[in-house]
Parts: sequence; structure tokens; C-alpha cells
Amino acid sequence: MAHKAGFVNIIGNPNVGKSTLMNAFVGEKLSIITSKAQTTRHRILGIVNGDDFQMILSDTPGIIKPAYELQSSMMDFVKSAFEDADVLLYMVEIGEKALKDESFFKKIQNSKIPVLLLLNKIDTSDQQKLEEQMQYWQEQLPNAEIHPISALENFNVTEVFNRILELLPEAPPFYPKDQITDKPERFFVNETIREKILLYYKKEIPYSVEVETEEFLEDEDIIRIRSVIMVERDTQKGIIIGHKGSAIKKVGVEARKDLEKFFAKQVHIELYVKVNKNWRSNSQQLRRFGYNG
Ligand code: GDP
Ligand code: K
Ligand code: MG
Repeated sequence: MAHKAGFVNIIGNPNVGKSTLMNAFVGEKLSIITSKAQTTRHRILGIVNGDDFQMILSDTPGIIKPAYELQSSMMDFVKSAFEDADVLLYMVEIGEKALKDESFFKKIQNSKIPVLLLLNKIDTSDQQKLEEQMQYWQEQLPNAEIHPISALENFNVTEVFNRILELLPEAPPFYPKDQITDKPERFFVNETIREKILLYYKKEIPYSVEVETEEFLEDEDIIRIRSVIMVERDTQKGIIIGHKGSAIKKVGVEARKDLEKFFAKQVHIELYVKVNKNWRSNSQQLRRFGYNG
């Protein structure tokens, strides 16, 4: 059989389950997941390799109206997702309404490439509501193929995967067959730490934070990591560190557990906090953290 390969882009509103689905396809926790919007800031490739196929998925930040420079850069990742895909996965969750006035919605309606509308979180719905929703979306997007799924409970995920495979063009692989992502190891360290910050700190704290891994030294049986947590203000620094360092310690312990699983190796993490005023609105800083602009 001829080899198939192609690009599959996942787009949708914040929190519908895009990252959960990508991780389920790849079988690794490439994208961090929390119940907060703006958890995913970058475009992350997840590559699934088979003997006769290579599926290159890209997880994108949820679609939002940008309020500051960081968010504009995040939306550039989303825009590019329309341009270079073989299959578009538009994910919505049960109960969500179509955003008919939004330009991205019109782009989906007029898409030249196949669109699979993934109606996610059906584990939270009953049969009647599900049927109503399927009909609703078929009316909103007549050009889309509707697939009800639960990314979390792994319902219909394999079926969707196989359907995408059918739609991929014949092509040789774009990446080496042992590669599962385009991001370097340090990126996953940064993201894992940021996930813990999203989980353990309140209000605006997680949104003011960027993480940079300054040292990643891999020995035979241990990985030694030193990362800096960047905040915008001194008060935020105090909050990140917590009483006698208890808060930052918890971040380190929990991130280490995840990273030991991810790298299948013992991990040692050293964390410290630095104040870097207004990094979110500074283009030069943003480029340094991997956002284009
Ligand atoms: P993203 O912002 O679109 O990438 O969404 P995430 O993958 O980060 O998921 C957002 C939240 O929805 C998390 O709390 C997930 O555990 C949850 N979630 C994702 N998929 C499902 C699903 O199929 N069912 C339910 N009940 N929750 C889900
Ligand atoms: K999220
Ligand atoms: Mg996400």
C-alpha cells in the first residue's frame, strides 16, 4: 500500500478539549491540559507514525479576541492553521452555539479542505440532546462531517482517527519516523511547570507567568533541570514563592513527577523566580519565548 502523510489542524474555542484529543491520538502528554482558557499558548505538533502513514496534528490555542501582544501572537498560530492543512478538525463541545459572525467561522464554512466537526464531551450529554446538537451543527456547517466524541473517555476517538487516515493524501513522511513532536525537550519542561502554575495559583497569576528552562543536562540515569519562572511584578514573585517557599516547592514536586513519566528517567528540578516587567506586551521578549511577531 502507498504511504500516506499529511497535516491535520485542530481548532476551536478555549476549553473544548483540543489538547486532550491531540494527546489521545499521540498517546503522550504533549499538550498541557487544564480547565482554564489560554492553557495552550503555542502551536504544537503531535506526530503519529505508522508503517504506512504519518499523521501530523497541530494543536492550537483556543480562539479569542486578542487583548494584548501575547494574545495576538497566539491568534497568529490559529490563523496559520487554516492555511496548511489537509484535514481541518473543528472542535465544539456539547451545548456550544455557532459563532456565525466571526471571520474564522466563515472560513470554516468556505473551507476547501475537508472539515470534521468533532462534537466533544458527549459523556456529559443524554441521547436526545446529542441528536439535537448533531442536527444543529449539520445545519450550521453543511460542508462538515459531524462526529460525536469524548476525548476524555476515549469514545469514538479511534473511529475519527481512522477517518482522518482515509482523508490523508499519498505522500512520503515529512518528519523522521521516530519523531513525535516539533518542539525541543525544554519546551515540555516549560509547559509542565506552567501547567502546575495554572492549577495551583488563582486569578491573573498564571497569565502573567512565562517559564524558561536555562539548563537541561541529561546524564545516563538523571536529567538535571534549572528553570526560571518569569513574572511581571514583585508582588507576583512573592505569591509564586509562597510562605517559606511552600508554593513553589509544590510546583517543583508535581512538575518533576510528570516529567519523570514523560522522559522515563529520574529528574531533578531547580526553580527560581525573576521579575521581568511587562514581558507580555514586549515583542522582543515574546520572540525570545517562541512567539512570532
Ligand atoms: P483546550 O483548551 O481546547 O485545549 O481544552 P483542554 O484539552 O485543555 O480541556 C479543557 C477541559 O475539558 C479539561 O478540564 C479537560 O479535562 C476537559 N475535557 C476534555 N475533553 C473532555 C471530554 O470528552 N469530556 C469531558 N467531560 N471533559 C473533557
Ligand atoms: K484549556
Ligand atoms: Mg489546549
